[in-house]
Amino acid sequence: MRILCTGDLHLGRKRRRLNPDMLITGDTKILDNIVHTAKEEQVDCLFILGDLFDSDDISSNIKEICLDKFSQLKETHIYIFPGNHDLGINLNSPQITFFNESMARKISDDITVYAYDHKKGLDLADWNEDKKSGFNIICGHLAVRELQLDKQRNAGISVSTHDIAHWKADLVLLGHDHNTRFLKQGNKILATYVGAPYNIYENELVARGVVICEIDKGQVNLRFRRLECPPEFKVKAAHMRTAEEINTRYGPVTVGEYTWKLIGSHVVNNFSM
Ligand SMILES: [Mn+2]
Repeated sequence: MRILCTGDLHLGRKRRRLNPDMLITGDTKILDNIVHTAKEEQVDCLFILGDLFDSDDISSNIKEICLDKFSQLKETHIYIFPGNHDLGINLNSPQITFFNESMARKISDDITVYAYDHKKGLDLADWNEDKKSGFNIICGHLAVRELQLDKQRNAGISVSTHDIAHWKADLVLLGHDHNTRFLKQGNKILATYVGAPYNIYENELVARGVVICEIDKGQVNLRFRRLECPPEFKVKAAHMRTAEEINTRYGPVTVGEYTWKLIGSHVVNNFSM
């Protein structure tokens, strides 16, 4: 089973200096690139870990473009998890499964996906009862407390690193943090923030892309694949970050025996204050 994991596309997001037509073109290119990568990687499924759209009342135009692009992936089923930006959204297609609440779905004979719902969380009683066999993935659009610089902001959708470890899932896939991060215990990867597919800022501090997840006979292999944002859709960052801010934001975070590590972090050489 091969899965392309992405999230936080925030389609329809308005950006300074880009007119609405350019926005649609930019969003279309993002989708094209993901569809192209999914074809090239010959994935069985596409997972979108929330915030596919920037808001619930997105234009029907963008939804149609989305459906059209996804329909080019004929053999690929698409699983969409809601994010804090697009909780109420739906796309009507037999090719797409929406995880609108905490629910479980078998995606193959031996792989089950459990959604962590913002409001209800994960029903741990059911989870423990169910997870006796096969490969179990928990997916959610969540903030991890120890990674939050602003603790209040994401209070409603947050879990702790220990929560994640104690779920004892075979794999946890997360959206919300726009940078790809792996949660490791020793050499074992417990969870992944799949990250947004592009860094839209001109002065890039991290590489972004998609995560290709391969599950074979209970073994999981995760691979980061970088995607480039076309230069015409880049925007200027609101402010330059200090070296200290960069370190706090992008450096590894250790919680007991667990470490969150950013993938593809590259502080630009000519960065200066
Ligand atoms: Mn989010």
